[in-house]
Amino acid sequence: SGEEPPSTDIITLTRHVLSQQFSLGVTATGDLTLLLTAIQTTSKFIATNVRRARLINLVGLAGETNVQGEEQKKLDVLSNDIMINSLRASGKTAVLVSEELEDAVIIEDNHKGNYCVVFDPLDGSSNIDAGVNIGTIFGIYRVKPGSKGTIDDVLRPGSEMVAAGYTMYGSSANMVLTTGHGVNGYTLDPSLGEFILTHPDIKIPPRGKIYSFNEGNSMYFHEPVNKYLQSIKYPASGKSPYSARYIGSMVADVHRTLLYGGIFGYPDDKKSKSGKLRMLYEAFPMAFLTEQAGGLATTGTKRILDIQPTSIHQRCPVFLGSREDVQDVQKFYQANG
Ligand code: AHM
Ligand code: MG
Repeated sequence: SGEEPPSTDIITLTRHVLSQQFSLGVTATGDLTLLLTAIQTTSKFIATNVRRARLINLVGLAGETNVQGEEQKKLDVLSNDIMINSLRASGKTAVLVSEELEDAVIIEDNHKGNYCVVFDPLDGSSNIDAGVNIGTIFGIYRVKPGSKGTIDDVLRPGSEMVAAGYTMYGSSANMVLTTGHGVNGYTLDPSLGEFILTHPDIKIPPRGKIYSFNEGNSMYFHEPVNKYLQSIKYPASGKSPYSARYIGSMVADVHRTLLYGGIFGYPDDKKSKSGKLRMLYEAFPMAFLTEQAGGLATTGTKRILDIQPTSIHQRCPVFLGSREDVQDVQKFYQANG
């Protein structure tokens, strides 16, 4: 007896996306695959730097100088820069929107492609110093027919996205992706430098046992939210109350919700009139993934993916997760209306 030889038939992310396109019979140009390759590269770069952050002084504030007297970039600045640079260099993008940049980036003609990418390069960055999971979130639109790439190509409902996903930087780097045909999860094999299919066809359980809200904001929450929370903490006799899990890092909280079920919520409240999360590059991609995994994503009263955004950094309330859990929240909003 000895060690099993390694598999010679590994399913990488690129192979998997290509095979999905073959099986759908789409005559793909390969453009989306190349764009996703660029995104994979940025995720590998960010994963490596998140891991090294403590050692090479990337934590803390931008503008600090290291021992060599060089300016150090904060991890989120670094993550933004790598994404802008590689998305532009891919030649497949026309418009980029980043949480880190006030204005959209319109790609110049000699690099222009057909896709628009909206992203939060490093979400949950308040968690970096504590070593908690953080992530990159992205959504992809195709430019409108005839458009050369303007802000109108990204001011569109999330239902028009052609792909969305996130990479979570934790004990391993995990990319979770949808191209509109279900959701798949891939784990970075650092020795190969490839994302390998590890979580095929992720489906959210129809009902979960976990709720994930920043309940410290309860005094600001509107009545339907507080009533809902009350209902899962003090259920009808015989039923068990839900467990609370809140990391405060959307990628990590949504990742757990996709895998285990339950509900994640960041509602609007008396203080934050539209909630906190950004519609384009936080709510839309996560709503798209959730629906593709069989769950629901709502503001409480409206399907998130149906909202027409009016500005690139606009915020929106979010409740997403297991279908029945999200329906329960909706009932409290209906009862209130
Ligand atoms: P950020 O983009 O400034 O990192 O904020 C977004 C993060 C999300 O990851 C997370 O869901 C949320 O903020 C947590 O907010 P709070 O600390 O108010 O609970
Ligand atoms: Mg963010």
